[in-house]
Amino acid sequence: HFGQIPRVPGDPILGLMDLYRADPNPAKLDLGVGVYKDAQGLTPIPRAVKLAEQRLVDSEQTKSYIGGHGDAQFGALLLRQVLGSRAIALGEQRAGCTQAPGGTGALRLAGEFIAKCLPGRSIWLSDPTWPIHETLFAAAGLRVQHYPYVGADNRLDVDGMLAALQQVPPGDVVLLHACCHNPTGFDLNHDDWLRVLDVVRARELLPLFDFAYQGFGDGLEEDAWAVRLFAETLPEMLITSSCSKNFGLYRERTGALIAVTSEAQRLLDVRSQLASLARNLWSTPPAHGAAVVATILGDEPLRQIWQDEVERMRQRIASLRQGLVEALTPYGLAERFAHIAQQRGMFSYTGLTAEQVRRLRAEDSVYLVESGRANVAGLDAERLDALAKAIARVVSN
Ligand code: PLP
Ligand code: TYF
Repeated sequence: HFGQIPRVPGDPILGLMDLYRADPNPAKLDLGVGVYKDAQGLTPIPRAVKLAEQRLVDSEQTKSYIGGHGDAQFGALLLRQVLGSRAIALGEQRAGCTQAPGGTGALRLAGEFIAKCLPGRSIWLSDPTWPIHETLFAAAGLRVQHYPYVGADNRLDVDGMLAALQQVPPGDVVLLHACCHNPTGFDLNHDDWLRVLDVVRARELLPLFDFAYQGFGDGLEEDAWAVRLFAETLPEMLITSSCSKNFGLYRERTGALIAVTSEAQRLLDVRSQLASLARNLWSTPPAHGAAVVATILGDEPLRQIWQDEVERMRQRIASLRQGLVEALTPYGLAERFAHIAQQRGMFSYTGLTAEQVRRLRAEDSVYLVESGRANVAGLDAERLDALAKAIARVVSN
């Protein structure tokens, strides 16, 4: 049976976590895997989540299965969180939410849906993108293609992106990072988004927004700007939403696939397919994380506590970005690394080479992904000078 099975390498990003754990250096710094960390270097459970969980322990009546689309209250509240409470598509019953195990589950469901219901369509990913996008859509049977996004000069290439999208065959699917691009941290501005919208509309492409970091860029509402613009302009689109980061629910596997259709009747057809596809993947989704999110979003005081917590996480990241550039200034590197303060979300493509990343790890116990991606949330505000010194050393020789 199992004698001929080749071994495959593990996930390089998650592998960094093991390397970091095994490093005895007390001054080690983990800028690898994309989880939020506070000033103590911990990934805490938000207070709003704890309070919601306490309520659920007392009020939950059953652990029987939830339906194929998941927790209906979660779905209704998440739709408002993502599309806005005044969204036209919601008023016209043209938007639906199917709960999935995390943003990853939602992406896989989207991939299966495209493969089955829109056969022959390629999916176009930014170059670079989150590595799991590459393997996940291929595993779902889709042809994966790329549009330029950030070039070798470590700058956003909007013109290259638009020129490539102009050549995409009508009907194909374009994956767009709604905000806080992973891995680069480079986001489109409002003008850029309007230009992308024009091409997507003119070429009749189907947008699939990956929305994994709502609240980590410019704010919960601000980060939804592009998603809402597209939803108000285009008849049809897909969105995957993850509650892993902004609710701190990583291991509870909480997310959803949102479908917007041109008519209410079509939504019912699409949702019948999504429930059928989900049945073959995970049957029904895990309930706990969605119940927590529904409890928080459905209760004004809890929602306020949560919004404040997301805002504090966002501000910590923004101030670390600023702080690192300031720490690099005495080394004459402020200009070279100015992009760190302009990027958004947890990640920064620093521009450090794989060789420089390896040196930082070997000589300073600083862990980045070899692409040069740093998780800014992993920085320690008290030790930015030491890090700047190490960076200055590896870039100078
Ligand atoms: N999409 C992107 C861009 C991500 O960075 C992540 C991160 O983990 C995900 C999706 C999936 O998140 P989840 O943990 O909810 O599956
Ligand atoms: O990019 C990251 O670091 C996060 C976390 O297989 C992650 O998105 C990384 C790899 C992976 C799953 C999640």
